[in-house]
Amino acid sequence: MIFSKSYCPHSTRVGAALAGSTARDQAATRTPPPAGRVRAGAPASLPGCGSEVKELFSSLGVECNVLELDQVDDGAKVQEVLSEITNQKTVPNVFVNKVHVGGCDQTFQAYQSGLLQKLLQEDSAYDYDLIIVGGGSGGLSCAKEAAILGKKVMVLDFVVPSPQGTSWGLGGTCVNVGCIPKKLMHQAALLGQALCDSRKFGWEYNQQVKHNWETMTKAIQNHISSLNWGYRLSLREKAVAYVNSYGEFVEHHKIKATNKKGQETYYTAAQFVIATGERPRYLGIQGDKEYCITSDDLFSLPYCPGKTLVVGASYVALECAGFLAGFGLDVTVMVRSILLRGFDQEMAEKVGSYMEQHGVKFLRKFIPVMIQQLEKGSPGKLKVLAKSTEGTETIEGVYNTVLLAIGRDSCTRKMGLEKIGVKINEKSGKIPVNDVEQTSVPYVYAVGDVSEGKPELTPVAIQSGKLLARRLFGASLEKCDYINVPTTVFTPLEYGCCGLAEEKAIEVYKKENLEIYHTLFWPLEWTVAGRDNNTCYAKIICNKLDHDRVIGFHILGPNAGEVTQGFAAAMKCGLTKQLLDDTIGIHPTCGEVFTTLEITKSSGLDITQKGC
Ligand code: FAD
Ligand code: NA7
Repeated sequence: MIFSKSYCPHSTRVGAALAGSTARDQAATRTPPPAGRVRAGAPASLPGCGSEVKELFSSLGVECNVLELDQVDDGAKVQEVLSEITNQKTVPNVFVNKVHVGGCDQTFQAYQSGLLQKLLQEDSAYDYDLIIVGGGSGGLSCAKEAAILGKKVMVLDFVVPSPQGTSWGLGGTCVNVGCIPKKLMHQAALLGQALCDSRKFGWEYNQQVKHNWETMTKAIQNHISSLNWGYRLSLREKAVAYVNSYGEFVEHHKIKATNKKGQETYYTAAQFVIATGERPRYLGIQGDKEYCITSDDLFSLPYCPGKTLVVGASYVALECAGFLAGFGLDVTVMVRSILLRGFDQEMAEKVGSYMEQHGVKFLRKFIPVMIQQLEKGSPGKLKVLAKSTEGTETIEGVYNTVLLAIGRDSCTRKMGLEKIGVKINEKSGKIPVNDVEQTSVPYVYAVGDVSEGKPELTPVAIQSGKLLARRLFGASLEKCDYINVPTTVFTPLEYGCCGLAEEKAIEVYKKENLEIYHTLFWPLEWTVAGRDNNTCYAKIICNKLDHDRVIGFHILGPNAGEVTQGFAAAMKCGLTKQLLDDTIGIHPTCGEVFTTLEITKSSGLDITQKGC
């Protein structure tokens, strides 16, 4: 309920006030006006703090009861009573669900702190306090946290089958078709390498060593099924309603859930979180959707893919190419421009050159233009016609499988966002959010891969979902920190990094203000095994203007993810070169190399290693 005046300049201290309430006030629990004598009036249209407040509520999708005190006979009396009970003489004077919020400033402060949203939602006019669309990393973490905080929560999760017909269970991309199967397949490939190394360490065995795709895939899929089940169980334990249906907004605060049989059910909620993630992109050329697979299909492919062409050169492409080659398959990567766009390019080239030395072929500066089926089968045979990005040259190749890893599209275009006014970036499909993950519609939030400008990583989605729930329903004001998010590319030689790529650091801080320390190194485990010396590489980028603060951390070597995680924590604590020098290493490990970095890149000194 808003007590206001149709003319309400900021400075007014007139005795009259006006009143309003939420849509829920109108629908069910109509707030009794304090004086018992006021009545709802038309919303004011003149500028002033009263209209700002009304606009705020309207943007929140909340209808208000507004009483314009200068338009009612007993306005002065109402103002008097209001002043007595609220100790506020000015208008607007806002009540939400019988709770006095205050004037314009207090209302906006309450909105900024989230209190207003909490008050608005303390009403049973909706089926749920929170509906989350998307049961992946971000959605599930938000749902569980909100339920722990005592809220009534629903998760809608639905997997639209891939063009090849692949679909999966609860948990989203990471669990089913992302991090988990990818890392397990990477591990399977590393074990093949370990088998080769083991002979050097004295292991003798006679059996022919070969890899069985079906055995591996079955074991990985079994593990994933157990995770799917675990997620369902944990939602049930926390009393989160899980509905295996596709969510589409139909009007403010209302969503349509369509299950795989086409049955439609409608649910309402005070607040919504969009966590619908992304799905692989297709080329849009003849034969791509009919014959190509993507990472959505690869991890549960019922047969070995055989000779494979991987299209794309970002981390999903290189990781898949890496483990497929590790199983002994003939693998080619078709690169449109550069490797690992967005990552440090020196490191990216080293990742690629290691892969090349270990059997992966690279076709640079080509893009496919047509895919033709030559033979059906499991796998069949496909002819790929490609053209140069630099000239008119065309090439042809025959492969058993073509794996597209050319990027992912946000799942935001078919969920009725336009019906409730949630803005998306029309080009990328991503949802712009503010620093509290709020979309252009204040009661709708977005976390995870759909949110614009955020690292597309599972731990990021989890953290932002969890903190969002705590801000909405707990007493927390903590925001998700998207700076210095570490990550690792699980290529045959792993690449871990945190902070800025060298190019980005130069762009931001200028070359003369940076000191870069680096070295090649030879992991002890590789020495006896006779594996490549002077291949693993460590690099830190320091800001000379800020105590040689480490602003970029890069490692190419075994277990790079494990190494990077600890240094990422150190960077959060403000790691400097001096602190690294003061740290005593753990010998013999790969990580210790960062405690003994001496050679600067600018010195141009030799960084090759002669031993360990
Ligand atoms: P998702 O996990 O994608 O979940 C979204 C869910 O919403 C899905 O289940 C989807 O089907 C569902 N959905 C979509 N639309 C609707 C709708 N309208 N109604 C109902 N449900 C809907 N990250 C890492 O941190 N480390 C890695 O090693 C890593 N490896 C990866 C490897 C691959 C091959 C891929 C593809 C990704 C990888 N990622 C990795 C990225 C990681 O998987 C994502 O960042 C993460 O899953 C994003 O979580 P999310 O909650 O935003 O979305
Ligand atoms: P990215 O990071 O978007 O990279 C896409 C890659 O595919 C990149 O190398 C592109 O080359 C290449 N690409 C894009 N379009 C084409 C076409 N039409 N033809 C050939 N090559 C193309 O995608 P990923 O799938 O690796 O990862 C996306 C997210 O998934 C990631 O952030 C994680 O969250 C998981 P370019 O450099 O643009 O020339």
